[in-house]
Amino acid sequence: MALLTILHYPDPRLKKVAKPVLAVDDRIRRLVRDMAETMYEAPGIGLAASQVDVHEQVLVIDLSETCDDLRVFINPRILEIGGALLPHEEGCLSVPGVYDRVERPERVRVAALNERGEAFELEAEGLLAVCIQHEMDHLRGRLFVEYLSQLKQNRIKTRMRKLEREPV
Ligand code: K1U
Ligand code: ZN
Repeated sequence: MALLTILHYPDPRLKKVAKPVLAVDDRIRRLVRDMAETMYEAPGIGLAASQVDVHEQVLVIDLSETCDDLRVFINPRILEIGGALLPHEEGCLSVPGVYDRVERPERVRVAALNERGEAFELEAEGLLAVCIQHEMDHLRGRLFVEYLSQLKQNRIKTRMRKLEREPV
């Protein structure tokens, strides 16, 4: 297994749109294992392949405190999105140290493949729904900070550029 390098905002590679996975093979299973290890080490509760500069539709999520409930989504598609728009505090491993409130629909139904290439569907609400939408945004080249005001985005960009020059 290997730890992967997470790209940091405003790296332009985070804006790339991920392509569908053509075959769930050993290369993809290794990517999933490495992404999971990278997410647990960060630590985080989700990671999209785009964040490690692999522009294919793969994401991992684990909301458990014991790091033993890994969910793998390959080629995820939103089937239904609904409920009220609810605010939730979000963070992002590509924007370290920044947390802010984003409003998203409270429920999503998704279809995806797992690491064995088997199709499944899942209905999610609460933090899982937030996390799925956040990670699927990454695959579309979109970051949660883009939901914030232009003023906040400019401040975050300045802070990130300073951090890259003078790491703590
Ligand atoms: O996509 C990412 O960069 C991962 C991100 C996922 C996420 C968090 C909160 C709301 C929506 C999506 C993170 O994991 S940020 C870190 C974080 O939330 C966390 C870290 C350690 C323990 C618990 C949470
Ligand atoms: Zn993120």
